[in-house]
Amino acid sequence: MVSLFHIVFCASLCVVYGIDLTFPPGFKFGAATSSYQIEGGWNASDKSENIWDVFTHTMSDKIVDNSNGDIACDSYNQWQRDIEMASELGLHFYRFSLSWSRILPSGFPDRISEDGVKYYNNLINGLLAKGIEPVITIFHWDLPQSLQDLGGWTNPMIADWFADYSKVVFSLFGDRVKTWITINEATSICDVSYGLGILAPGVRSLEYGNYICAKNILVAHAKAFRVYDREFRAKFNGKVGITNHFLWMEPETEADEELAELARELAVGLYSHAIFSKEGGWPPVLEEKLAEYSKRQGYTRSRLPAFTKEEIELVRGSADFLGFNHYTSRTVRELNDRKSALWPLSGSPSLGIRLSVRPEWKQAAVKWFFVYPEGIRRQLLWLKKRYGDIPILITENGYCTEKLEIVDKDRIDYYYNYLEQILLSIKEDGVNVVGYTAWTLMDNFEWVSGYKVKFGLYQVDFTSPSRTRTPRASAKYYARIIKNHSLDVNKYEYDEL
Ligand code: GBH
Repeated sequence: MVSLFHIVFCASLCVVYGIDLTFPPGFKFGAATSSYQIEGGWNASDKSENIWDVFTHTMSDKIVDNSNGDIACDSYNQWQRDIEMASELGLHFYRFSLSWSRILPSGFPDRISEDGVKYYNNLINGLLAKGIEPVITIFHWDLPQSLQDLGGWTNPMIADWFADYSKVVFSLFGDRVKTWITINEATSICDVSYGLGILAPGVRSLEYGNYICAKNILVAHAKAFRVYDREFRAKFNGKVGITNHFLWMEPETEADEELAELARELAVGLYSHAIFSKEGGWPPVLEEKLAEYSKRQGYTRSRLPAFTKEEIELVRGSADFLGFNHYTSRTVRELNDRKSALWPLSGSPSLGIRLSVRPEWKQAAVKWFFVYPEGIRRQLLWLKKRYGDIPILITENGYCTEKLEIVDKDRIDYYYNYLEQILLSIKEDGVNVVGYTAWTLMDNFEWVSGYKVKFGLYQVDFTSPSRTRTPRASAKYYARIIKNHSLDVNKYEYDEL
């Protein structure tokens, strides 16, 4: 038995005596962006409006600096510079997303935009020419407005619309793209967009919208996966996964462990269990508690929509890998004042869960972000215990500041501390982490935080017409890590200080 004492003891000793800071052979490094956050070209050619175009144009007061992604980093025109940056960093892969309404202006496959496809072909071919693997996220939040008008992620038909769109992009790019992520962060879409109503389309439907959305996302993902399996896998031999967001839940005291486990099921299990567990379907404890609670409130059925037997089978096992986004952690205790500070999950108050943070966790430049490096290791171990040895690709991790600064020591420290925990997770806990992706290649439109908050390895000058990109110290640091395949490199080079 490996006791907690043993783990803590080893972890600190290993660090003192220097654990082996090299990454396993074959471990890959990348950086990520998403279409709406960088592309601009919001009305270029025959692209139609998506929900972020409409949200920022009609409800600009929801964005802290009233900004939008009309031009953003102008990557629609500056894509060659983006490839050059990926190459300067020495990335093994670049993760970017496709704009649904740029490729399919009606939202449906009746008409494929030539210019939209050309843009992505240029990017894919340019990356490959530099030896960088393109990793595509099919959907990163910018739903065509035409589909939102039909209910978006609350209409069960979206599972077929998404599968049709996926089929189009598999057939267009699958000869060259071997790693596919269907959907980015169901929790942000469901809890934050359709529950709390913070992100576009701003539907506030606490405890209906989020659960309906959760089910539809899982089925949509699975249908796209099965399309790849049936029609493309033999020919293209790629991999298809989903990226979830993992907010680690730490019990406030030992007595809160059971509640923390419930919070993990709500934050993580709700979007992962159906795909990655042996039995499939909803996490049993959630299914039970939500049924009970709905009944007590006088509903005739649970707020959590049931899966049919066929749906359980369709979704179960529908991933070749798990995409893992992680930034921060929360503490959990019982909620008794009906208020749950700090980015509650849509459903957490009714399950009696109060989320908070420890006072010693340093806050980053946004209200939801507190630094707790051990959280990433605990979350990874929890996933291994829960779902077994699935290959995990870390698809996002990174740090934000408000300051415009080239020498970004805090960001460097964040990357070092989180990567160290990832190494421990691989080497001490035996978690199957296959790669790491820094969020983000460059400063970009940070959703409701606009351009105020910066996550970039490269700084972007949003006042210059070509959106000039300049590497920060963290970019050079990340390049050294990649080049040496090790964390055992200088954190700061003399000439940067
Ligand atoms: C990721 O989400 C996204 O995938 C990426 O596009 C984004 O740029 C990056 O993180 C950095 O934020 O307004 O207080 O209710 C991370 C998860 C979910 C965190 C939504 C912020 C809203 C918090 N995010 N959440 S709040």
